[in-house]
Amino acid sequence: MFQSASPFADYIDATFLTIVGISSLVLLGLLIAMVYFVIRYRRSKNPHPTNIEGNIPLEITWTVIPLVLFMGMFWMGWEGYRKISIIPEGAVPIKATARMWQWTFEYPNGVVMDTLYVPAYTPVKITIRSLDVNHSLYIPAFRIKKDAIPNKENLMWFKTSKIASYDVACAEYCGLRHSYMYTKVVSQDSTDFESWYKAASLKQSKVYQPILSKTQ
Ligand SMILES: [Cu+2]
Repeated sequence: MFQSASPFADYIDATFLTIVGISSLVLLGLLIAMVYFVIRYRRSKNPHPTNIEGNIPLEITWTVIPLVLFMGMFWMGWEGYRKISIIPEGAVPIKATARMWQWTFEYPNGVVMDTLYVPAYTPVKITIRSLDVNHSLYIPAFRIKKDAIPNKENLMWFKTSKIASYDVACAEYCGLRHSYMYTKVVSQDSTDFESWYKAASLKQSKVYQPILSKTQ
């Protein structure tokens, strides 16, 4: 679960664990308080309930503590959103097109693949669109997901620091063969990536121009 494969993976995992941690502590505190009050103020000990009229310090405490916790969680979420949204200059542009039931990935010279080949250590910008219904481009190891919506382009970026391949899925149920949209993202070092790109360009009769030297 916790393999760091993109610049956001560690941050998003930390945010997730912080929120789960805070929620667990609050749950535990509430349960302990509840059990304590149930026993302490049980009917046999306290046959006549007393009405309590306000308590300013207590009210300030239970307003300020949750406010600080929630603002903290909001801030972590906002920072993560910024990391995901701000696309670095010079990222390698790739177009991802969704349709029932396949992803296709188009490179700057028109090479089209159904597996997403990317250079490692380099920012990659994906423009996502759909030809039919709503789909969603999801790369769990990178902790990113973006919807593919007809008539609208969405952007996503990532950079991976490993030579590896990871799962790509459609995360928006799009019909009977939704699961056919599983594919892979393959990250290669710059030499392997360029030689793959060159071979793919030749095979699909496209003009080859190195992607990496052009964009960096
Ligand atoms: Cu789909």
